[in-house]
Amino acid sequence: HIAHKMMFGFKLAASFVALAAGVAGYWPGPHNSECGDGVPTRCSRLPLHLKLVNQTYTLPDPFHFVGGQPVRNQEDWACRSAEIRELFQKYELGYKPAKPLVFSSTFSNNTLNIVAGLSESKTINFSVPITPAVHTGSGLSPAIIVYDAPSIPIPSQVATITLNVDQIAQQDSVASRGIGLFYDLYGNDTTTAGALMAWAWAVSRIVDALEAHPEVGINPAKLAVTGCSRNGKGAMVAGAFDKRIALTIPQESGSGGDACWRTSRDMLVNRNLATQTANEIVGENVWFSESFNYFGQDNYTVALLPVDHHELAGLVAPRGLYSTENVGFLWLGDWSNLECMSAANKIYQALGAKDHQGFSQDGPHDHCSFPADQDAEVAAFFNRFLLDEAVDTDVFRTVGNWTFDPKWTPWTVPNLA
Ligand code: MCU
Repeated sequence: HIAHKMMFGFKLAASFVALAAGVAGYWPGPHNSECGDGVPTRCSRLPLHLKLVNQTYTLPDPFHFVGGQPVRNQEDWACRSAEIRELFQKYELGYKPAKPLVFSSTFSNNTLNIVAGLSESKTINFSVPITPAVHTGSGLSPAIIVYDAPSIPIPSQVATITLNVDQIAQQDSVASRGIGLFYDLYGNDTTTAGALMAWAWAVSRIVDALEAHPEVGINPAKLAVTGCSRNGKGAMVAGAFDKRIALTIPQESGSGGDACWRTSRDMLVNRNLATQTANEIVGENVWFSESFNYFGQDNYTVALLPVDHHELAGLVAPRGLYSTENVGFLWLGDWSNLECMSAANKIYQALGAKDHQGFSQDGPHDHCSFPADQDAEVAAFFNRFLLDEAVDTDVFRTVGNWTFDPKWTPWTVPNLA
């Protein structure tokens, strides 16, 4: 607590120094201090009034700060990725609250019960059932946090933790905004978080609880998260906003997940391919923050968004990320997925971790049914990132007849490794 106070004091002092130096308009927060993802104090802050730049046919450059300075090394990337997290929270997803002051958990009958509160009299509780690993060696087993129900093959050495996402934040329609336990706690008028961020908050609380309960038998350093479709969008956000997640597996997440808003917009506007854009999505459901409505008001304003989803995937880097797509549904983003995840891979490349990100576009097949030819791929990611096996995870493929168009990424990829 004292350290926190001191840090706050330091930040305050630092911002006065900045003001005195004539750098007006910089703010000391808010930011997310989640598990090492907090903004290092040496990083400069976002300008209070960021000038949004119109960028329609290129994706925002992950390797330059909003102020124009280049990202040259790991330290710079720590600051730039904190800036990207801030931008996503401010403009698209809403803010993820840190671990609340009142927090406790218990474990019984294969269920983890979590109590989170802002004060002793204002708490919520939710429970997550755990299916233990079938083949446990000695010691703790890895686990995967599954949104609602698994639709990928999970190795028998991996436990399954199920999160009922609707209970945390409902996702029926735009009328769902503010409904669910997360909003009971944080107030549906005061929190900016959309459903994807509310679920990500719940994932972080599950990790907190696992860290506190070794008797559950799960190794909190070997956790994955997955979900399909809308829940796949959520899995990507959870992985991007908690560095404790070792492996992120968004399945057929489409627009709002693997797809970049700009590349999906290009599909619809210029190629007349019916796909889901920001404009459609903000009118369909409450996955994003209300701040994102501005960017989805038509099929043009999204060009002002200072980030795009190659950077959301890039926030997972260099941790494991394996995403699947399905060409059976143009709606998912189709070639937009490939464009966007190829752009994301440049961030993995910069960090010297090219093959920590896998992308596999298969189909056509039923939405959220896992095709057999992806079995070995997903198994490799589990083996490498949860089971510590030295296996090859070099997976980047599409059955579609399209290739990545480098016009989207006119930026130079630095060596940050
Ligand atoms: C691909 O994920 C979503 C899609 O974004 C929505 O527009 C649609 O209504 O639902 C999909 C989904 O979650 O399917 C299960």
